[in-house]
Amino acid sequence: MIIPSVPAVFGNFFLPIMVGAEDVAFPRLNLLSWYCYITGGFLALVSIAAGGVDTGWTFYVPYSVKTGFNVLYPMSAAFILGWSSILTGLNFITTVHRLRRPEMTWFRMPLFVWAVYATSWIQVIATPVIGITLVSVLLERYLGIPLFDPARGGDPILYEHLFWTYSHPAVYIMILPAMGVVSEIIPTFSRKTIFGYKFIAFSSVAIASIGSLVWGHHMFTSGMADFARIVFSFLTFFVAVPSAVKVFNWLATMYRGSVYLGPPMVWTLMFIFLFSIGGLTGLILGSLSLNIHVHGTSFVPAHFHYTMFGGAIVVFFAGMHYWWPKMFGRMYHFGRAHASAVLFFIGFNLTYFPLFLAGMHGMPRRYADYLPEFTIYHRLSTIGSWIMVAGILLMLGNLIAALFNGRRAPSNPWGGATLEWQTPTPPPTLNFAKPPDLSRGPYEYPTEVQDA
Ligand SMILES: [Cu+2]
Repeated sequence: MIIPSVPAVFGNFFLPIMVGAEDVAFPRLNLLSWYCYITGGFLALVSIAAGGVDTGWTFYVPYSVKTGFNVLYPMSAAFILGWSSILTGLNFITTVHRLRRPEMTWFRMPLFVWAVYATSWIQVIATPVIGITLVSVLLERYLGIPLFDPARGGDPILYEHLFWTYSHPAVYIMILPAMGVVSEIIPTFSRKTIFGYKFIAFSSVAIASIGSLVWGHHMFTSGMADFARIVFSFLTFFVAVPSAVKVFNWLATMYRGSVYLGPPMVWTLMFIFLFSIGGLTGLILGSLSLNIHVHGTSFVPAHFHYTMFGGAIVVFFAGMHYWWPKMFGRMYHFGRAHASAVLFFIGFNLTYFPLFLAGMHGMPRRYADYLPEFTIYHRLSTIGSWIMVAGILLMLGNLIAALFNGRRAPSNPWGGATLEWQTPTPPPTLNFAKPPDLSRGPYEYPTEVQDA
């Protein structure tokens, strides 16, 4: 859900426009990634129809080798989806290197482009690891090759290492492009140049590199040398530094800016709040001793949802409100957009915050049943989920209604300074009607705000 939404959708639509290109470097390869995505997604749905799987999304061995459920469909689905990710990453890297307008030097690139560029490297380097890992499980399961079975010389912990070597960086594939979107929305809605451009650009690269070295924090209770656990714990703390650099730079951008609370900005501020809770509880999980206390409890899914849902998906919503007028040429209703954001915010916190508390008190994750003292947390969470879904439905309804009866959107409704605001709305097939003007930087204000 997340990898295709922020990096793939916004990346495909806006990365070429933002560097002044007519399309990505390899349009046919791009189509192939799309077919891989549809095929993999379809196969994942087929696996549900074929009885589902009982391994969870991690496919841990030895259970995934032994279970009577059909793991072939979901594992092949993930394998094919991985190709989609790798090929798109390759395409974006080449586009950034080869198709930028000559005037657009590295440090004149919009920060969204920096973020997607850093993400693309993770996609190309880390995704093959999960591909090989999934194939290894299938080899053991169907051909009896003992890679993970300790009785025959294999090692199940090896599986966990391989799995998390991809699956931790995967969360940065999800959050980095989202942070890039935030770095676009905040200066536009503060009418002020971004604070610390180079720090934000390099922090994307730093997150991508350091984030590839922290996977062991998923395995603090799996059986690992103490020294290794301390190193993984330290590195996990360390990756918080570039993330915090971004947050402080965003706040500094807003400081003394002329902040306009249009719907994209409201969703973005919500992101900063929710993602900060996600990030700070990540530090609790990164510290070795506390992790052992809350490992495998609902504290972990609570943290994860604050970062991924409150982080990446909330930014997807922010980005939809930011770029919807550009993509479809229609303006949505602001009052309903704000109402949906408020509903979502209340519902979100009511859904996930109680899970932190339940987890601290020992509620295990992945359990359908629980002791009576945990009832209150689950009940609050359930009610919260209804409110949250109501907010999402209102938001989607509002955006879709805009396609039919929204006012016509001008080409630059927010006064953005990046190149997508120079193209007609919606952009023509090869992105630009006339060559874009690159004489001003991506965050040079003031710009002209056009009324609908
Ligand atoms: Cu992780």
